[in-house]
Amino acid sequence: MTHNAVEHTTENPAEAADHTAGRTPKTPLTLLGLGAMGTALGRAWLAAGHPLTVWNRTAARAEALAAEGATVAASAAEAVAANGLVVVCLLDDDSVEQALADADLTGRDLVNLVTGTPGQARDRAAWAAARGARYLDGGIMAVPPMIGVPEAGAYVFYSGSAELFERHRTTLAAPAAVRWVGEDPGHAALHDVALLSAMYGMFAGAAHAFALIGEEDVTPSSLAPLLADWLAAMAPAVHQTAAQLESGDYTLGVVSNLGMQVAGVPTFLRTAEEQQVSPELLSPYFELMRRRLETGSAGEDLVGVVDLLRR
Ligand code: FVH
Repeated sequence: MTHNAVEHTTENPAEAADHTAGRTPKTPLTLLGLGAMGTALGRAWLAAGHPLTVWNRTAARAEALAAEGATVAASAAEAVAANGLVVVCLLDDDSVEQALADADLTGRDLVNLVTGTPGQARDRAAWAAARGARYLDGGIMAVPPMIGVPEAGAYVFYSGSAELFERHRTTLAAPAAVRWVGEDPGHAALHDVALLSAMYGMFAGAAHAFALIGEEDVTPSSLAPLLADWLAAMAPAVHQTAAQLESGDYTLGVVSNLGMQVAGVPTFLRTAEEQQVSPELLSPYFELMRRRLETGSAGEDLVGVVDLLRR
């Protein structure tokens, strides 16, 4: 395996070349974690000209980026020692704890892109501060093939210190666009998990739709474009939901009221039964609609379900 030694000089060859050519040198950084997402991020930073030091628990996974110019550190501690900016893209919060157990984080700017909960992000920020590091949390809104492809629409939520975010904004924006969502380090995770939760609701509905057509002479590939268009047409309804929640007026701009929609529920359940499809993905939502109708009014929108979910 290519195993370049970590350099501890103040200016590496890439920076020296930038200075010679009169270009602004690209910030060197360390990346821990070379899974599918980490490798895509690393490749984008290298392509943008950033000197990159990498570490991965399974060393063989670093070979591809080493061949593209990354410096491979022998340990996470060595990788952390190499640069002031350290980005973490490991599996989960536990793996961050394990990987950084022996690393000296003093004076480091730690950017954690691991998908986690808001609480984990806040705890990790306090943990980093106790170890002398500054901290930003991130939530990646992309799959690996979207990274480094500006037109793919990838972006990353960041939260934590605004000053720290601004200091590294340009570097962080190399693999994907950036969206800072506030000083609370938990807010990147909150936005990330909120959007991904809605995505799973969409996948659940699509799974039910595909199951319904299963035994009929309707192919998945004929349904798919219809589904995609319909979901895209319905998605802007979230703006109406937001306006209703903020105004407290659940009848604001209603076009398909709760009473009508609850009346339609038996049709969905009977169709599932006719098609021999379990209603288990849809039933919990229908039950919430029914409960809201008991306490709310038939003329309001579906938004009252939000109140029933909040504990
Ligand atoms: N891939 C995706 O579609 C999603 C998109 C949105 C963001 N997620 C989050 O990104 C984090 C990393 O995801 P990933 O796709 O890179 O995940 P894997 O390919 O499974 O790689 C996992 C890396 O984590 C290392 N690792 C796991 N446990 C440990 C540990 N205890 N100590 C040190 N490293 C650990 C693993 O190392 P290895 O198995 O190769 O030795 C990989 O480098 C994640 O939070 C997603 O939710 C991705």
